[in-house]
Amino acid sequence: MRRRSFLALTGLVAGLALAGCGGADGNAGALTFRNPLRIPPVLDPVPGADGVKRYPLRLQEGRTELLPGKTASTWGINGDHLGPTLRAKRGDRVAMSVTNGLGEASTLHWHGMRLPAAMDGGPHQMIQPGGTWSPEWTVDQPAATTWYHPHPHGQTSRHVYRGLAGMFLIDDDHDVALPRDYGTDDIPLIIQDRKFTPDGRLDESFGGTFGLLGDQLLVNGTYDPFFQVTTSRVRFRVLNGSNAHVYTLGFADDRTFHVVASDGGLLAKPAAVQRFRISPGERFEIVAAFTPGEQVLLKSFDGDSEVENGDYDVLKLVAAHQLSPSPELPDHLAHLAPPVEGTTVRTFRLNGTNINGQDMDMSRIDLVVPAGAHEIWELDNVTFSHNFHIHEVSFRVLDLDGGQPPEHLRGAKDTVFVPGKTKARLAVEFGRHADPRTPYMYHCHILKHEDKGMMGQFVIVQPGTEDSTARTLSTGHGHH
Ligand SMILES: [Cu+2]
Repeated sequence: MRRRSFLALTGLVAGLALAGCGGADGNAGALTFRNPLRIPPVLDPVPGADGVKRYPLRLQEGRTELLPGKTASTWGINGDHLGPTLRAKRGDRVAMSVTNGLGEASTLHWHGMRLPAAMDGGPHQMIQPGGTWSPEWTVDQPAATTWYHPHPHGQTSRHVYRGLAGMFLIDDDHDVALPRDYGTDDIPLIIQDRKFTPDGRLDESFGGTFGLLGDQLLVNGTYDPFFQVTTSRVRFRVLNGSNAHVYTLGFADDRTFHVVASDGGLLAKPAAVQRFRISPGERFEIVAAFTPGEQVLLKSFDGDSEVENGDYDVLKLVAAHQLSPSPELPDHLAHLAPPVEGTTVRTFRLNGTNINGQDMDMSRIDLVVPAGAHEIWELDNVTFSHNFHIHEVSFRVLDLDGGQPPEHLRGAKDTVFVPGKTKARLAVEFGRHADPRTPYMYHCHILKHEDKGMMGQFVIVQPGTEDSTARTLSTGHGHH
């Protein structure tokens, strides 16, 4: 009996070795790239007489053919699955009207947006079924690729996984010669892993340390996708919209391409890479060059953390036989001031799925931060892989496990991957929207961990009022 299971195990290990990947997952070689990449439509705001741009959004249930010939129950914003691309310019006054057409309460969080806490769409801004939430703010940050998704306490995994996510692009007047024709040479790529039941429905088994790690990928909700390249360079705005999966992206022929922006906007200059890693919630903009008539795969390569096992084909790029010329990649993209290293140093011990020994408590203010502060946040991850997202802020990664981050991680960010048993040091710049009674969140963006309470709350207050700020909230939502 014991010998037989040993043999079975040996056979299994040999099988895995033949499959050629560290884990059992991965779709490499299995796709035929028959579906044109879906490009999420841009939602044109309704201009008000007051100059305010209004965006009507509705969370709704739908049915979508994710796998060919099979129908899945999905959720979407203004549609059956995913949401439209929102677009605004620095200085715009924007007004969202978010109606909840679902059968349960949810929220909509503007991930990467610098705004007042009451407009943030975190777990304190619940929208009941049938209700409408109408946040309004002035966009005041550099051009960036941000996104939006629900953030209901304990339920974020399921709501995002069913399809509630979309991009929110911010433009500004800073003129830089990058491809910018949305849908032609400026392409959103929302990469999400999914697991399907045999009849093509979404498998929602979120068990396991990291929740669900799917064995199939959707890009902008498209299964088995290709994109027709018509220009000599293409800018891809890559968002990892997965619950837990981390991707190491690159091309099948290992060509060099350039990262031009991270979460918070443009890098100082293009960073040449052959691969880059992207964890849930992160965004990187890349520019890749193509030659006429070529075909090449964008892939995700096996990695050494628990959340990136397997080789995946992500998207096939099919270049036309004649390509329109694109601007040369600029040497310089943006002026980035050196990171300001504040004198307040806070440490966050990531252990299991808690932060500094505590689970999230909706009624507890963990940190009080003066408006406009610069602080050093030190992340010490003592167990398995996490990533770390801070609402509202812009941070710079000072070091990763004691070393300087690679060039493409030296720009403005709001989310960072912290592999198991590593550290990260961040220089965090906080905003100026003081509100002592409404917290912002910081949390692990592996959604199972977030749902389990790997989250804390901070408020931004008028400088000098930190000590008199109440550390408890009567939320009505009760304890986690
Ligand atoms: Cu985590």
